[in-house]
Amino acid sequence: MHYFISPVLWQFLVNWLTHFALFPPEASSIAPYADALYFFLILISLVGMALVLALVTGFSILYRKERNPEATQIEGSTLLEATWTIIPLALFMVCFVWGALLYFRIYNPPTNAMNIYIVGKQWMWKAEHPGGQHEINALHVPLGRPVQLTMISQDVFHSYSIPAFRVKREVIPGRYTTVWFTATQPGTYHLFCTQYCGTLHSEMIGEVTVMKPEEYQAWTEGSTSGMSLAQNGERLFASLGCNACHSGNAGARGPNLAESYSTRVQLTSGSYAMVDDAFLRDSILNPTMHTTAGYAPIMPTYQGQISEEGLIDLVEYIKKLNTNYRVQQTLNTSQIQSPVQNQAQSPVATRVQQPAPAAPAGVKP
Ligand code: HEC
Ligand SMILES: [Cu+2]
Repeated sequence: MHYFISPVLWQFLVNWLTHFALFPPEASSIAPYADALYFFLILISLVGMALVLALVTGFSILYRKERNPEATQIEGSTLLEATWTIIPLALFMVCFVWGALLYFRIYNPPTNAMNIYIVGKQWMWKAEHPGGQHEINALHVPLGRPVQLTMISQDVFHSYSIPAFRVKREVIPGRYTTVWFTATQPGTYHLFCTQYCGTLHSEMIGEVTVMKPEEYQAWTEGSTSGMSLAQNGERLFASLGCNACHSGNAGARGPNLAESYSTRVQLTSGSYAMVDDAFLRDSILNPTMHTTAGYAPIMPTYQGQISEEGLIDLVEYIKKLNTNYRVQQTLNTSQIQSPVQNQAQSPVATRVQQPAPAAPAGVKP
């Protein structure tokens, strides 16, 4: 057989069939559920098509001209019309409800998910792990653990897609979007940008590696940059002069940010806002967008002064300001920066006691 076609084509066909390239492996916990819906859609499409074909063929034989030379006027049948309205409607409703349930499942991460940040740009994917590991066009995740991706674009619309996990989500400039999955099979899988984003869009691809927990642990330790995102954020917080106002002490001009994440904060308008990643990012870039009740709108905007990665560091720092682990880290880093500091301080007080950095030019003290 393979003497008749080119070896390259043969190779391609064999690979295609053995790896079933038309149909990616089911490598996440959600994949079988997504596939079930997919096959259901194919099934009802096939049934619908068969029905229409059978009726068209049947009727054209049954009512052909020799048998029916004279056209007869047929008045409508309510029963028939109701039937062909209600049955498809019921089928579509099944698809709708099924799809909606699946949608909510895919886009609502469980609370115990570990978070990885993704920054998309023309034309690469950057991944940032909380421990400070950075990757380009690659993503390492542990097996069997829910992973949430918090994603943002640095330029245009992109879309982060891992077909083997059956997840994909738009990656948008100026806004965090999330998606989550639990990988169920070790291996490497394709990562694509599935939103046309310019000349080299087709090269905006990468590899997702699913590792057993202990291998993942080794990988995290092996590829750490020595500084976690939160630690980077802490430095940035100081070097940008944020702690001049957000010092945490009573007379501070800005609100205390410790323990603020995941709480509801009252705004001057009287309404409440949830302090989440998006809120933090907006507060930094666009402080007048929502002003915290009890404070004057004196915070300068940092638009154009902090990279997307820097914003992630800051968000991660403010996020972690409420965990005991973070308290420890804060103490450790502040000790490195100024060994004379008293370790018995609370995290807020520790931040207060940090040597006030020279405010960079352009930032009002
Ligand atoms: C000049 C003083 C000042 C500086 C400098 C400053 N802020 Fe603020 N910040 C404020 C004030 C005042 C508010 C409350 C009013 C408002 O929301 O605009 C605030 C609000 C915030 C909020 C929302 C607060 C909440 O209630 O949860 C965040 C987050 C924040 N700042 C982060 C930062 C970061 C990060 C920096 C450094 C990049 C920074 N701020 C620099 C004064 C400042
Ligand atoms: Cu893209």
